[in-house]
Amino acid sequence: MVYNLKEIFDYFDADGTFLKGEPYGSGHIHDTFRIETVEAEKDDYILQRLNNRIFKNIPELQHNIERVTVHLRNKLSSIPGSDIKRECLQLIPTGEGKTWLVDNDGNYWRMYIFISNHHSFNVVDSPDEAFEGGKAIGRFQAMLSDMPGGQLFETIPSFHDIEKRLEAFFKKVNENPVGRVESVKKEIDQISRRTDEMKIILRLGKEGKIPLRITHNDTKFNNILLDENNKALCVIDLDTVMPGYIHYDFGDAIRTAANTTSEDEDDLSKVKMDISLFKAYAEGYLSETISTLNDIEIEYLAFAPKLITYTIAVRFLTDFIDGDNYFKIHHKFHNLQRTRAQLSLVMSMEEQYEEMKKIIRNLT
Ligand code: ADP
Ligand code: GN1
Ligand code: MG
Repeated sequence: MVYNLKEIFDYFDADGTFLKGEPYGSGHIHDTFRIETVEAEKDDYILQRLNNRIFKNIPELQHNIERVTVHLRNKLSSIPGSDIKRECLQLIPTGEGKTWLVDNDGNYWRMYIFISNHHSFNVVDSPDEAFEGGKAIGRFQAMLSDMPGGQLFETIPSFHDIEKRLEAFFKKVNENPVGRVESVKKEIDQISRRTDEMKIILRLGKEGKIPLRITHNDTKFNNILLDENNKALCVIDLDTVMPGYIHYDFGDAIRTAANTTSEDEDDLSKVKMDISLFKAYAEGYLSETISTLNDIEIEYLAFAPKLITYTIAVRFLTDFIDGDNYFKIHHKFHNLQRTRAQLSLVMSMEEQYEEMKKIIRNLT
């Protein structure tokens, strides 16, 4: 689809003149464009066509992001030396004062200042980067822990609820809408064998042993920007910030930060969890959060990466069986390739589980 990006850009109250817009980043949900401005000294922007099939209530979604970013900016303003424009997403309102726009074709758009000179990683190269990512998420959770104004809107209900995700998965397996089930029997079996153990975090929540907190819920490493020196800079992609268990954020970050290769690696022999990256991320994360977590939350941190990697595998395979209606794909078997890579990663985590538990014990 070709959009008139200049016309859309001009509806927003930006400082600077549109020069050009190009697709940007590797997110799986929205259509994201980087807008460059004519004036060298003025900001560039990120313009996004929002996926309103997935996020069904864009005004409430945007209201969440306004609340979260206002709160983060207030916090940052009391920290000497902070670079507020780069450490927190900044929404640009339209001329009418709203933080989103609906175009004549019914597309929803929003715009942020482009965070300059950042580094973004799909695969993490070193323990130092993993440590910084852990610090960024820990600090993010800590800063949001006292956000006023009541609960955030649940932008995608039951987002990480593995019981509901499995129900949806087995329903699709039974329906077999596009005839792909026969070809994925092995993966269905790998998922089926692990269903019971994956429900433990939900159970601990229901028993009141771990609290719901404000969590990010999509802490894949490319949603954490590092600065030019690879120090923690900014947590982006705030669409799913809402109540959750801290295990969801810890688990999703390890799924991506400690994987030795990309999320959709075709050569499964390369897919491994690197224990030194796990340790470094955990160190960074706990350096910001240890005083606020309860003993049970800490005890189950090592379990979290298995749960979230498994959950994402279930979601990729559900989408493959359904005919690819949710995640953006770049070829016909992309969701299956992603599923296989994520299941391999779960197995690598299972092999190293005792070591992961030991590392968390030693850090706390
Ligand atoms: P998706 O939900 O599709 O992943 P994101 O909001 O994460 O969408 O944006 C996609 C990508 O665009 C990010 O991974 C990042 O590379 C880039 N991006 C998003 N917002 C900004 C920003 N304010 N500054 C710089 N890059 C950004
Ligand atoms: C999506 O938006 P993005 O690309 O950062 C997805 C996450 C998955 C991830 C898998 C709203 O994240 O839940 O973990 O893909 N986001 C949504 O790569 O579903
Ligand atoms: Mg993203």
